Amino acid sequence: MGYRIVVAGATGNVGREVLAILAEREFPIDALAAVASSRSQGTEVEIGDTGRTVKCQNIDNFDWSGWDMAIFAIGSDATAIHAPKAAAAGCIVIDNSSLYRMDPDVPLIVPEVNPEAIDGYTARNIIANPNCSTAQMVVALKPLHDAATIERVVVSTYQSVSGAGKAGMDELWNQTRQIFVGDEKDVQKFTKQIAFNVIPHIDKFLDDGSTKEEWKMVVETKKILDPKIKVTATCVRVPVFVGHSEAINIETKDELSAEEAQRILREAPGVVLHDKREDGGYITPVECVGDFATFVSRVRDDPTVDNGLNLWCVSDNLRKGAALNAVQIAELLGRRHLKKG
Ligand code: 2RA
Repeated sequence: MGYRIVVAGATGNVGREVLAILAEREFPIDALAAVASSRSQGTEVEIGDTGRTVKCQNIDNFDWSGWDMAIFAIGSDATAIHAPKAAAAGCIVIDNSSLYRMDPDVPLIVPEVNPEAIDGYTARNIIANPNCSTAQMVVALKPLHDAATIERVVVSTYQSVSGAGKAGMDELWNQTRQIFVGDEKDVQKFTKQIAFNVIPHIDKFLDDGSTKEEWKMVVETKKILDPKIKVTATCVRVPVFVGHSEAINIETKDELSAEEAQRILREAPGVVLHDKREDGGYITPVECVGDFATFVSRVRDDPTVDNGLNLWCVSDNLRKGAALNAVQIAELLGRRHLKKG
């Protein structure tokens, strides 16, 4: 016996990944509905590479009653309209948008890190999925925090254009072509040219000079991992299609050598340690695409502070950063609260 599950935003980058991952992980499904805006009504969406498709229904008049759970991959504005309706009808919402992440009545879950927090979903029937850059970082940091208590994190991100949706990917593709053929460059989705460039700006600016993407990394890490951890972030968009990278510096309360950190990370759930101190002995974004893991490389001591470590962390932002984490939440919900069969 399986679940009755809805994928909202099924035609987008993340929605399509959700459908593929549900199939790849053989999530037990009795009924599957794909919903999207009225523009996509009737569109056949492929379910990964199974050869099967599902026809999109209009989210505006979808009847949420009788569905166990819905994975939402639509923007915050549409989520604000539809998630409360689904939740009120008894369909548990797993939401990818940032709308509910910091709501104290909504658990923000990374299954490898804080699975027990999911029990709080009953307050609103909504569970939040973190921002992509936070998700992969906390997977890598959790086992090190358990071992030596992380006190401070300094992170710089190298985020792919797929984090900005299909329009971001199209802009990188088009600008690259325009530069090669000498056409005028089209700059629309990003604030500056992204092809052959990097942009130190993701999401809107806040009053203190940081960006909302940077703020998300700070507050979400505290909510998921530990409110006492100090985090400072610089988030940068890079001309990579898929796969976010992060250079992370941590300071721990207790001593933790690079060798010990490597040993811990080798065993950690969701982490693949690939750390050979030689040419090519590390993972880059193109190698992580389509994978479930958070890859960690370049683990080394930082001798400029007491108990400092540096590491490099790479993951498929459409998977662990969004669709995979959402499906893992659905699996966790099934195991802890909605047992079938
Ligand atoms: C980005 N963090 O990469 C966003 C996507 N959630 O733009």
